[in-house]
Amino acid sequence: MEKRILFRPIKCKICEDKPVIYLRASNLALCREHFIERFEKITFEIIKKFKMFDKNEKVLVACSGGKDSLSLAYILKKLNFNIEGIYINLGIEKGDYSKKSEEFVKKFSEKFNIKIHIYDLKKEKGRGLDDILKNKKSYKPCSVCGIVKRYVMNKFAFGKDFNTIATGHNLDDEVSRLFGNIIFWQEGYLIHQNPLLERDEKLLKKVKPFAFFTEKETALYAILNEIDYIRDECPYSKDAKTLFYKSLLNKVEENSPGAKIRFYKGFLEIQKKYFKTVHKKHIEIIGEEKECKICGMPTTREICGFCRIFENES
Ligand code: Q46
Ligand code: ZN
Ligand code: ZN
Repeated sequence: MEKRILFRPIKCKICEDKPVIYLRASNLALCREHFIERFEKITFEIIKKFKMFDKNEKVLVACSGGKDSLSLAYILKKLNFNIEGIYINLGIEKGDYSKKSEEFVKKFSEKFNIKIHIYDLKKEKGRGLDDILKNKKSYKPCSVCGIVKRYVMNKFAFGKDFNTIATGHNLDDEVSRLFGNIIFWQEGYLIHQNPLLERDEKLLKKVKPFAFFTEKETALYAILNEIDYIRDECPYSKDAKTLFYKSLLNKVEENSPGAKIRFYKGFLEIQKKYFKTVHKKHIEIIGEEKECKICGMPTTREICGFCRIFENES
């Protein structure tokens, strides 16, 4: 096989200083100052372009203790948006994962003076993720975790003065999810995969301002701004298909720089074309929304996913 020789620029394209990153997809080497400047400028432009939120709106940032979410809270505060965070302690005990991530969040909150609410699943509902999974072997950890996180965030923000929930999903998260949804043709999920999901009555608006940055960029932004984040992987992540898809897509990217961003942007264009009436289409595929008989939140079944988990009904 022919060996590729990669020539990395040794100077920042803008000021000729020493670069901290080489963005192969755009053939761009940048120094610390210009990387941060570009990162913040793009974040602001994405927020504006997708009409995610403005400075009059209160935004709840989902903070997990990882590089993406903490960088997002940091940057939104720096850009003068009105934000507060929420951390959900899921009760993952292996490797003290939840405890450690909570500590990172608390330290971050103090260091940068950002208010972060703590929701402890075990304290609030009597069972954490570990307990739920122990009792029900058929549950997939990340699916249950996703239901819990989405529900808790929405319920927390709903009824308060928040209008929007922001998450730190990056390009690698988005393309791996997209890839998974495409190979299994999950039409219902494809309709919903967008950096902006408008408010739908009791479901708050959801936005992903980092959806066009790679994992490498968000990590570097965190490091350059001295944001300490949890480096440990969630103990359940090794079972997640997402990691496998991420490594596959990284191989594609290696061979064809820019493939990931083209894949994602191309999808968003196609989505616009084919799924113009997203809500109508959603009802056709997923079913009409009702109110959960237990908690009153939206669901397509009698009882919502969250209440089913805690009522132990399958
Ligand atoms: S926390 Fe939850 Fe992730 Fe752990 S169980 Fe899966 S989804 S991997 S972001
Ligand atoms: Zn520079
Ligand atoms: Zn419910």
